[in-house]
Amino acid sequence: RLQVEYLVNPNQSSEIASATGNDVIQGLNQTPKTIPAKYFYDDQGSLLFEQICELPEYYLTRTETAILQQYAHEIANLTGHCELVELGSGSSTKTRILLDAYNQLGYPLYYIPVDVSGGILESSAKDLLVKYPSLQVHGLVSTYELALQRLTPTQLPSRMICFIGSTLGNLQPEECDDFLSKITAAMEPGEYFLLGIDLQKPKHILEAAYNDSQGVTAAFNLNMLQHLNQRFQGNFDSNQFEHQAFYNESQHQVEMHLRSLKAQTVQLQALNLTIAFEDGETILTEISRKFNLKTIQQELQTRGLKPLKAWTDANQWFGLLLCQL
Ligand code: AVJ
Repeated sequence: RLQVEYLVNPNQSSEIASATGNDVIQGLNQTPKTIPAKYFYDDQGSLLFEQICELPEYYLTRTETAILQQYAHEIANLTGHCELVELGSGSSTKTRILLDAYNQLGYPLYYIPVDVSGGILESSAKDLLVKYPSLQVHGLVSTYELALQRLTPTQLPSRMICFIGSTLGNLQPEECDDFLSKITAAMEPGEYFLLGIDLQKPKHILEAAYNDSQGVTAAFNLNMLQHLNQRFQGNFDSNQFEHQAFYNESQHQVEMHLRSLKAQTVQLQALNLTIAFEDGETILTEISRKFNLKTIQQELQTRGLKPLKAWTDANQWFGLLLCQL
């Protein structure tokens, strides 16, 4: 009942698409320097992210979980029997709420988790199989883009692509457009898209969520340098960088940076790359955009994704949107 595929990009080398590092070379040669947020998620980064989700200041996961707990049955009733594809499945903790709802309707479960971290995908898939006797899992260790290209037509009456956890917020507006086009291209008419997004709110709440008092978010941010070291034979010294996170109010986005504590030079041997940092220079490692529910609904609507229903919490801190192509 479990199949896990490690997808390789036929247009590139025999590594998974993100392993070639062209995006790292490009980002570090830019001014200001930047590294794609997906490089947070090696096995250690995925574990640190799990810890972030438990932090008192990090309201996102808790709030989205509560919305799912309250409305999963309504979602299952709206879509009927469908295959679940989840982009960025991680530990699949929130997905269990959805699986429970479909399970209770008596539907055999078919789940396609997609994640760049194979370790966490395999271990959580195995746990799920124990809990759900009817479940079949076909995991894809892959970037989202590649996985969307590889989806084959479902055998079930319908399919729902789940993109929860506000991962959409990591994409720049242009990347977001491009991503949504890839989503609709991968969907058949009548299929569903479930989107979880963090909503705009006062600065102090956001800044606390990304500067937790236990320093887990700082460790998560700095772990990206260790990941790059391992992956590309690098010599980043993570003691010579510090975590920085703030809300950019005009852009409605939290920005995470790594700030160089001195003038220094770093090598990534496998990429043939030498990078010079000035004292105080920063690398942008993540944007986390905060959305307006009405605006995003209109945007989805113009792409042919009809918003069927939107749910939120009492504070209106987080939004969950069900759309149909
Ligand atoms: C997984 C993209 C939703 O943007 O809040 C958590 C990642 N970064 N703390 C977010 C994250 C810092 C997270 N997302």
